[in-house]
Amino acid sequence: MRHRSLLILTSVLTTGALTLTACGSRSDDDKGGSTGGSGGGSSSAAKNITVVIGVDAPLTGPNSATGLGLQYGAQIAVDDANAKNLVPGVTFKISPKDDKAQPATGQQNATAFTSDNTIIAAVGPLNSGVAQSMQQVFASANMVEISPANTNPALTQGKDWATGKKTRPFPTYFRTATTDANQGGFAGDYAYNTLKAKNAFVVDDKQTYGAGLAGIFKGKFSGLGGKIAGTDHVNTGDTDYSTLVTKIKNSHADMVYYGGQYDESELITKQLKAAGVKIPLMGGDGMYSDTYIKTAGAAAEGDLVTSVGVPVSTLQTATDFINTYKSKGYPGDYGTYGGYTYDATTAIIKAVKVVMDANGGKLPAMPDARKALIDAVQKTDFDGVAGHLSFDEFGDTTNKQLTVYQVKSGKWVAVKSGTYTG
Ligand code: ABU
Repeated sequence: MRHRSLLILTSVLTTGALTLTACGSRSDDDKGGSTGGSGGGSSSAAKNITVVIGVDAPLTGPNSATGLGLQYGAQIAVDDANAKNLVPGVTFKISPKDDKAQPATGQQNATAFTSDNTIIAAVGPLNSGVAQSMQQVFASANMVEISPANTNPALTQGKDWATGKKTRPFPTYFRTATTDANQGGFAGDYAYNTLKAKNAFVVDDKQTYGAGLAGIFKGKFSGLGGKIAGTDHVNTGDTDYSTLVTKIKNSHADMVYYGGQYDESELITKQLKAAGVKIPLMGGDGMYSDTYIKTAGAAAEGDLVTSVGVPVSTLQTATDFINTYKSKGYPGDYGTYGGYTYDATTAIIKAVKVVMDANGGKLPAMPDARKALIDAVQKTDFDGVAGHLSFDEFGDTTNKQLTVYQVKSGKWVAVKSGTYTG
């Protein structure tokens, strides 16, 4: 039996290729060549390296409807890369982990990813609060993470971003979703100038994303001349909003703005309308899920969200992705972050090719491969399924498109797309 070290990056003498594999596992060469996967490509390009991409998202419980879109968006990206032989000699796999939308669990997952030398980089997480607990772990391991969903500005621009003093905290962190500095402003502008709301009651869930987004909305809306009828906070997981509903009713607000996820807001709007308060509830991308409409039913009619990007269903580049997602019967919402996850995963795959090309066609030994990947991801520049993808000096996507959706006849309908210009 061959000797296996804890990290094995084995030269496969017969092919001159490299096999990245974990302690005790069989290398691709041991199995007689290809590791399988979706295969494809020319027969001369043997699949003799397996490179794994970690995926972290809420896969069960709260936020999992949108979280599953991350897992399966990444799955389709690696399947496509393998089928198209995008990186000759490499089979890509994903390793999904459930963070349950909990920062502590996310941090454990990040530690597990960085401790596993088969994993070159990670996609995720969904929640900005979870990302805060993971960023240092990835940075210490020089491992790239690309979130397709985090929108809190401080993750890329530092805690003083609002004062204009932007400092990138972690060179390993990137995202394909634009920030709430844009999303909150876009929402405030739409609420005041298009919806013609003049008196907003602002609620948040006290989380990094929800509280941040609600604050940015409030600043924009009041800056335009809107009145803040009242503010309040809820706990994630709450189900009885009767006290909040009474406060909103007594405030005579003409709209509610909610910073948080669909899990709570779908109940708030239901209880609000049941109490006879027939005003629209508006929120951000965390609310953009079909589950919101299913749960709230008729109470959702007229409610609004902003979300990142343009509707993937309108993009010709996303047709194959959507068809695959549907035909495989994957669970979860592909429309919220699925396209951005596909592109985030593809950015890592393309960066692996760049790193290998610069190293004579071989992946460097770990941990050098992870380190080299940082610069390659920073230089990402391609047209993805959800639009053009490149990163600025903060690790933010240069694609700042946003869309307002409104519930009409029981469906989310795009009512305005654009970019926020301040
Ligand atoms: N962007 C909304 C949901 C994810 C987050 O916490 O940022």
